[in-house]
Amino acid sequence: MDERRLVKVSKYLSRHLRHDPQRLGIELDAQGWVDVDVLLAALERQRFPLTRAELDEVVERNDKRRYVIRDGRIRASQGHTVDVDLGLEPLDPPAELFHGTAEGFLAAIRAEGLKAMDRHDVHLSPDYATAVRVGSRRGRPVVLVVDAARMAAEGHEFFRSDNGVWLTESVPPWAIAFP
Ligand code: HQG
Repeated sequence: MDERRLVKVSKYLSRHLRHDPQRLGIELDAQGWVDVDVLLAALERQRFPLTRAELDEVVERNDKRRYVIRDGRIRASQGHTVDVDLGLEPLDPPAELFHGTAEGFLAAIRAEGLKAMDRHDVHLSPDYATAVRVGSRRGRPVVLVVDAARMAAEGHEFFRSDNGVWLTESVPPWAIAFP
């Protein structure tokens, strides 16, 4: 499969496995899973046909490993706006985590910290370079350094998605180092 189709299929999956399963006429279970066969049949109905081998290829080659197939079912590893409980166990975070954002949000973030906005959690990157990429989606990136160790010591819970994104409910201003 060429790169363009890979990205197109991934975006189509993201839309339906994270945000709008109804549009495809599928239901996600409480943890966000749907049977692969049910998904493939729904894609067929929507005239977006995909073979099982192609789906496996998208899951395998996706740049951020956004999807997981397990026991005949598929889900997005993070990034949902629909109500799902990923069932992740809280985990000790590394001392520092990174958040890529854009200049225009800084005043609000200084005042109220990082919020989950439309998603379930604030998304944090394990390394600086990834945070630069995340921030670049919105223009010139700004990288904030989050004192995860101190947050954990103060009782904030951290989770790591199957694809290595760190998740937490919110980040207070005192835990953020601004550039
Ligand atoms: C900002 C992509 C104002 C926050 C990425 C961000 C990531 C605030 C935006 C994943 C704020 C929300 C998530 C506050 C946070 N006031 N703005 N208090 N708190 N913000 O897309 O982290 O390709 O929901 O900085 O790579 O940008 O979809 O979050 O700019 O991993 O797999 O509000 O999505 O991955 O935007 O991105 P998002 P995000 P995928």
